[in-house]
Amino acid sequence: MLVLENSNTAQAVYEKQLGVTGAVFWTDGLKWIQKDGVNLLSSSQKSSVMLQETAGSVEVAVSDPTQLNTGTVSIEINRSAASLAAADPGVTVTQLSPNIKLEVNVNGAKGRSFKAAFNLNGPAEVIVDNTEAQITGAWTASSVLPHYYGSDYLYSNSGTGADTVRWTPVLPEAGRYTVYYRLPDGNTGRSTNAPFTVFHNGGSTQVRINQQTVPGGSWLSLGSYEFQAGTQGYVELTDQANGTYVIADAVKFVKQE
Ligand SMILES: [Ca+2]
Repeated sequence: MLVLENSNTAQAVYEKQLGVTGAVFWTDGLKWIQKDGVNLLSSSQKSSVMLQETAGSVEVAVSDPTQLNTGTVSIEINRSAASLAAADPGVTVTQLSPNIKLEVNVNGAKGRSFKAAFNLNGPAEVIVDNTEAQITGAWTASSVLPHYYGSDYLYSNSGTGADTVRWTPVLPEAGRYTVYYRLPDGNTGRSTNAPFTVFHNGGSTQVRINQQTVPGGSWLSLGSYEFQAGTQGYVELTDQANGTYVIADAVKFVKQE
């Protein structure tokens, strides 16, 4: 454990094996934490920040331990990202390069942690979890079965198609993307023909999925399709399926190189 700073304005440590930096900013006003004599991380307000760096990604979690800030905390990371992988509601990424910049709306957050993940290089990748998806009808959140993505997943009774979940990514550029879905490990109550429909350039493609499988935390492919940049494309799942339950977790779009 390396102490990066221990002053009355900030305390920060770096754990090399995990690539994790933990910092607490004690004062309002722009403050940088340095590592090896170079700026690493800054905050505009009192905050607590966890930063994890791997070869290909940066993940950051920001909270307001005072629970008193009513506006946004501006965080800057002295790293350049190729794309945003995922961000919690309340996080606005304002810049990816040359430095990563994000704004975290902590108003009313009561100390809750806000997370964002960035890809440093390689193909653009966007994850949309069920918590960010557009929900219609009766879906219930659960975290009983293992290997879901994020904080939970949704289930609905199999029905007529009135209950839907729509995952809409913000794609950074036009091109061909492979679309993946994620499910927690399955059981025999689940549908074996859950209809995922991918809406892409020039049409839509429905893929029926056996949700009784045990993915073990893997992402599973729905195929590769052409998309415009922005929010025109999406994936929709409905409850028009056999079995007792249809499950909705996360969807991921990975750009083909
Ligand atoms: Ca999820």
